[in-house]
Amino acid sequence: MAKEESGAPERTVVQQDAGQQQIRESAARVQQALAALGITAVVREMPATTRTAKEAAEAVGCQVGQIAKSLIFRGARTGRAVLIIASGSNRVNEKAMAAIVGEPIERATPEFVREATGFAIGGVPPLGHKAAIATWFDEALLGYERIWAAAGTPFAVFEIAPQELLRATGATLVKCG
Ligand code: 5CA
Repeated sequence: MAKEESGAPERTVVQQDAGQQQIRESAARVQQALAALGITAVVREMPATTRTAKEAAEAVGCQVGQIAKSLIFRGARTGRAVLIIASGSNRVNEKAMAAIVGEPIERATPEFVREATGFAIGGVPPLGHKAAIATWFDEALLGYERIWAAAGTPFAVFEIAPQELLRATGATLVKCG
């Protein structure tokens, strides 16, 4: 069997999933996290960008509300990361969330997001992070049969039932919109 010797840089390494689809290392990490949780969802790399909820909805062909945005905030008092998985059609009210989270929260910087999750903005997944993150889940997502979430890169998504994602993340339900 031929053996590939050439050393592609780490960032461009691709791996193969069960569906024979070539996906990048960041997306593969999400695929592995899903599998480890016993979830059969398959990470898909799209031909078009899925960096924003609107773009993801266009790429997938679903309503913006069916996109699960994984938004990272920073606790103003503790400095801890806070993840809010919100419907693409809702805007998170940071002031209202303060009472629920237990401290004021502020939008995280891109550096903080990468540090806390191991992923860059535009591809932050709802699970598979470097370390556990306190997580809230927008109840509006439960109004759909299927939702799509980012899977590690601005081109990768996975489809899942909202109840299954809620259970997998161990998140607390919250009303965002
Ligand atoms: N891939 C899609 C969903 S499939 C996605 O990641 N959408 S998102 O909405 O969750 O990610 C984009 C979000 O990143 C924005 O809504 C915004 O909250 C955040 N963001 C974008 N730019 C910045 C920035 N410069 N600093 C902090 N947060 C940012």
